[in-house]
Amino acid sequence: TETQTKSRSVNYVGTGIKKFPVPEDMASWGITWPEYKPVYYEAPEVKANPSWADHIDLLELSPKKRLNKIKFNAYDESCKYNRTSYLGEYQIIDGIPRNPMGRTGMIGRGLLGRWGPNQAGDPIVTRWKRNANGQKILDNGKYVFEFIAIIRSDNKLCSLPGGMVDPGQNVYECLKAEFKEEALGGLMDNEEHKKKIKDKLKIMFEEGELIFKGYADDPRNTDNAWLETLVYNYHDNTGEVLHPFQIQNQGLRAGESVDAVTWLTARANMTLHAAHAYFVKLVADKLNAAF
Ligand code: RP5
Ligand code: MG
Ligand code: MG
Repeated sequence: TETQTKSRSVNYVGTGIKKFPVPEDMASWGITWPEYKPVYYEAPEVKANPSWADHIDLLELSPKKRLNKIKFNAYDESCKYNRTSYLGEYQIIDGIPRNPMGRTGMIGRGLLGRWGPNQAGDPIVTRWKRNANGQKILDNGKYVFEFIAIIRSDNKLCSLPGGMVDPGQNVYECLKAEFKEEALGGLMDNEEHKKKIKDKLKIMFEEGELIFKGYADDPRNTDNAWLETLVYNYHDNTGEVLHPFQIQNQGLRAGESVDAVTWLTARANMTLHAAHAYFVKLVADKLNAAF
């Protein structure tokens, strides 16, 4: 199972901020820990009230004023955002949501826009790795597979082409939109490509399978804001469906916030952004593939 490893990292990603160190055995809220002094942080870009964030800093208000400001554990009609958690009902302490997976060393939203769950979607698009003759490659009696990975501009890590659910969007729309933006970004300016892509995406998302939905161990998580994701796999068994996207490696093109796109061989020892290596492992298990 996934742990809070990245959520508890002391250096808060991309900011130079040091969080209060939380050893693994102190993470649970069930353990009384009077010395716990989490660091407060809300990034300037969150404070600037962009469309993807809640326009309120709950910690600046008195506990009384905070109450019922945001509709937690429900669909929030006022901003068309789903604030329910895949983990069930999360606790609200003095009007502030509490990370159901335990302490992180930071309060406030950090780099995240929403108080409570921040919903994301992660598409894992896979195919069998083949040699120059088109034959599948075996490793210890199991076939090797590849998935579409991006290199993120923010932390330069390999990652799934996933992203956050926008207001009014459902998670399946988000999956499709993120895959288009991040993996096929550069292709979308051409009408002929657009039509082809639309047809392929339709097949991919009708035939894909749910891999995981739940907490995402992301380094941006705090005690009051955390990522949750729905992971969806489309496996192109014949390699034919995605074929037009591979002409001389021109098929995949980086979108915004993405430095590069590529087919990456799935391996147990690879380093990926957030909990993505765990999600790819789940796909390896499902495909009974080499990993
Ligand atoms: C990860 O962050 C999720 O699994 C998802 O891939 C991603 C969403 O954040 P952005 O890509 O929008 O930064 O934890
Ligand atoms: Mg993204
Ligand atoms: Mg999005």
